[in-house]
Amino acid sequence: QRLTVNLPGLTMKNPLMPGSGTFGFGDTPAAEKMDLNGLGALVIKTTTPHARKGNPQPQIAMLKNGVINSMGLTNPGVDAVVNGKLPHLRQKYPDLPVVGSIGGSSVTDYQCVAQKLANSNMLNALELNISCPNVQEGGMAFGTSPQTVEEVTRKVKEVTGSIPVYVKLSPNVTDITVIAKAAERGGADGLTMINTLLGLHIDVETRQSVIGNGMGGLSGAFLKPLAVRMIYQVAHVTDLPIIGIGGVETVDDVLEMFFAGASAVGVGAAHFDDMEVIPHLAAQLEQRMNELNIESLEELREEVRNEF
Ligand code: RRO
Repeated sequence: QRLTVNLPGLTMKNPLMPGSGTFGFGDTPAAEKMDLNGLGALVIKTTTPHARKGNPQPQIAMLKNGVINSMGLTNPGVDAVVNGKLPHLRQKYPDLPVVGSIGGSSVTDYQCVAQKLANSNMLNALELNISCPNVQEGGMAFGTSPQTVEEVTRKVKEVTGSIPVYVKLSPNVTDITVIAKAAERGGADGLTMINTLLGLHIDVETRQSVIGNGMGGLSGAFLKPLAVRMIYQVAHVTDLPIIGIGGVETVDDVLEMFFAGASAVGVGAAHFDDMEVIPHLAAQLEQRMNELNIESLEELREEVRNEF
């Protein structure tokens, strides 16, 4: 009960959700073995107007301190998602809050995907992914200029009706507060932050990148201080709810996100060590809150708000 979180469109039994891509459309081998009802919400893989095979293999590699990926927005395209993946997911999990994720390489693309996902009536909220670092056309380019962030957010809001839209922000910017404010002006209902940080890991034996595409998005534990800093900054300039994501592994990491100003928490790379990390963290959260004299998670966001 104390773990319940209410966000626009999402009533979650615990504040934890996977990062987009972690469980595909709820149909990955790991997801098939689990009961996804242990998640506060499920965020599905970013979806584009047409199917995408993704970038050259290998698309992902483990680093000493985290993960680098250049999946390249692999997905079956929005029609296959709406007509196949989502009905299947909904049949299996009628009560699970599900968040769709909108991708594209033009404003028209984003609007097309947003409208089809919204009209499916099978999603509780949408994420607007303007921060994929792994595609040439669009992706992160949309999320790094305040003008385009505002425009694409506004255009997506025009076609999504009453379904809340969380804008997923890129850490590959100098001032995240400028981008967050642009999303707010465009009509965002919330923010998800942060996506992966663009990086490169070269193997000295092969003298080549460890992933096929060269550069890729970094995730994992070392990213947490960056995410916490950015969430903290943004929480002080907007009232929008923030889904905090970036390097969360432990129950204290979850609470740190709340102390920074998040209202819910995403977990991505930690799934490589434990596919059930979310139910495991949820099971520990209440006891840790007691130890730290935290009455409710909402009060933590309120405390940050009072620092304005
Ligand atoms: O598919 C990807 O390459 C990908 C995406 Br869409 C994203 O938003 N973030 C990321 O690290 N990889």
